[in-house]
Amino acid sequence: MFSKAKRIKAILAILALGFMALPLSAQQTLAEVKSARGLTDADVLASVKTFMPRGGRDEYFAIVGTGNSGTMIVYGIPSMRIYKYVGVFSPEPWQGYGFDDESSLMLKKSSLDDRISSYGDMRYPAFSEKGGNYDGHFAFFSDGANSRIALLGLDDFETKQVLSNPVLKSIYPEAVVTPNTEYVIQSSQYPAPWTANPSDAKKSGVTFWKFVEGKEIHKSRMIKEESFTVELPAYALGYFDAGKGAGKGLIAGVAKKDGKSFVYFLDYDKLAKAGKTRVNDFNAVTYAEAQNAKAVAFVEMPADVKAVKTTPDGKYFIAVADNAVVIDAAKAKAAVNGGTVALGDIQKGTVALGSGVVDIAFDYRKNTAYASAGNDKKIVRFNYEDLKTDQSISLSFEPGYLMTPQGMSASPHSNYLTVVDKAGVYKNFPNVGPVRPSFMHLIDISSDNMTDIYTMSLPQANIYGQASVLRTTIKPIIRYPLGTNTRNGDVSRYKTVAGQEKIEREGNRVHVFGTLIRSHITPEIVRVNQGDIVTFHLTNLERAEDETHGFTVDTYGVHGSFEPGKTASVTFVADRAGAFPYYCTEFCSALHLEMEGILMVKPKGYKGGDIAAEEKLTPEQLAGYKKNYEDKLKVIAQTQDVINGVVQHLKDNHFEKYPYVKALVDDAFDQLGKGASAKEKHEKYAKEGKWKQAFLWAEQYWQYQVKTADVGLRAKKLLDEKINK
Ligand SMILES: [Cu+2]
Repeated sequence: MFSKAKRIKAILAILALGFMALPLSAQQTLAEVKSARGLTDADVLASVKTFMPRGGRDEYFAIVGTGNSGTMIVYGIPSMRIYKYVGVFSPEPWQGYGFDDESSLMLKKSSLDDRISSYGDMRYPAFSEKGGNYDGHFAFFSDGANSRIALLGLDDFETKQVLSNPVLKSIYPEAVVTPNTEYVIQSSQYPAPWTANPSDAKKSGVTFWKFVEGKEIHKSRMIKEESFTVELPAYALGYFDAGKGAGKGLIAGVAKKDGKSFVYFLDYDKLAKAGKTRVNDFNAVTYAEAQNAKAVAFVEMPADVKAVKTTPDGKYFIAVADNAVVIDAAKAKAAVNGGTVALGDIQKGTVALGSGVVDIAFDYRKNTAYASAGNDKKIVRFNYEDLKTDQSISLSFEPGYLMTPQGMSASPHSNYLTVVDKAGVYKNFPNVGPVRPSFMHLIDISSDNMTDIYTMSLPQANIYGQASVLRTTIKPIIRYPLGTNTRNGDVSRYKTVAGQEKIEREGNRVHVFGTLIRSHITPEIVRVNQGDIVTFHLTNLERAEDETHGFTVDTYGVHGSFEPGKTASVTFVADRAGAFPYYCTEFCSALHLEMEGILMVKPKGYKGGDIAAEEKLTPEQLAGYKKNYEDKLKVIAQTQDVINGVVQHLKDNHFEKYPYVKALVDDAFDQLGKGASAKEKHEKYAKEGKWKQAFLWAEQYWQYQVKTADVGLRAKKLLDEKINK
């Protein structure tokens, strides 16, 4: 990668820095920057290819399983910026995943014996498909370590369902879907007995989870009762894929035993009709029955096969070894006979790819694929119809797993190829200690002159497989309908609207129905007895974009994340006496610090009256709040003047004639209307001399005013544009 001349130049630049007096000379022009940093034209060209200008959007979304972390990474191509880590198999505190009641219940129920599995082993994802193409609705992952499968909704990039596989004890960490997402498929990795008796025979198997898409994304689920596992002999199973086109109805995968390598085929239409038995309360097809139904076949391979992948048109399955073995899908489908099939009967031919081949990926160019030859440090482009290699690129590292955007669908769509680099740290990343991130390179494959243009680091991840889709195929929402339980999409029965906040008690069970909105948590004080079981049911009332609030109770290990419109609950036993502040953990506005309250836990056996019924403020503090309140009233009056001016202007210019402007004005008054109860409260507290509460509620009223003024000004601007046009 680095030419000798460039290296020398870089070394000279570093030495020069050592002797130069600071500050460095200005770097305002491209030439100055290039010179100061020792960059070549090729470096600049590569950086321009991945640079994302302001307002620009990545062309593709990529999703990656983090391996042991049990989370999904979402990043963009070509910028290679990481957008999000999404909790899937592991609790993830930022999103409250595995912390709020709704998601912890889902995770708990997904594990054997209801224990929360706190990590996962998730690698190769699948996107949902229609006719073999990505529809952008769902993603699926398997958890190799804890025998689970997960469904994510891509409308909000959240995990919606996690199920435990009742039959398979070790899972190959890959999920695959059939071309219309009729099934989500996972296979075993290491053979194990299916029973609780360790001396029973070991078995392998493949589970077909029946998937039913509802009218709405959040009503779609894998249906356990309609799913089944097919038994296979005790082989170690590896990477597999579902057929398309001529191979539709088949899955093809890698199987190994006693040093021999096989490709296995399963015909799932035949398996669906085959006789079932029950294993661990789950539908199963025995191997004998699968053979009987002519739904399975094994093909012995001449070399060690790493993966089997379906070509985008479905015409072939390609078994990945140092020689790509191209298998005719139509012939394979016809040959599945319940026994063994000779490779010669279904093989089209082979292509020699190099040494240490790990993976292949498909391109939008006809019959074109890429192979990573690890030992050769090369990516090879080849044509699987002509059985010929084409161009190749030499790399500075040993290439591993490959991905092209939409390359696993019927419509590959890109001039980019990503390559996993397990040792990238030695090249251009600093040492961050013995445990290092995973690295991935972006290769520009738009021409015959393929170029390595970017290296990204992926922390908290052990990267193997990934998948990528056109960004515009996914249509994420901005906010939830008010009161949404985001795990099932229903309106939560704990939804609370402004003014309806309350605390309910039944014996030692306390339910707090609260709301979150800039800049207040209501209620501000909650009093319970030591040992009470307390649940905060909180609703984020915000309608603004990206106004998430968090919630924690000091030292109780409680956390939740509340995106606009979401309702979630956090439950804990208030077993420690004392006063515990609760507050918003997300920086949500300049008045974020005002989002606080206090949980008072009365000690067991406490004989006194109601503890700390009122916070004891010193006279100085009280005077401070009084002054704050009076200052705030002045600001409120000024803000009201602005609103009045805007309203007059709007009225004078007949805003009601312009529907879009009118909609904004209605929204503005809606905001102000919501503030009415805050106004009542600050006036009431001021009358009672409770200056702290008076100030906080005045602050809250002003927040509504600011929102009103903001919308009003936008309406005014729009109206002026219309009039002056
Ligand atoms: Cu907040």
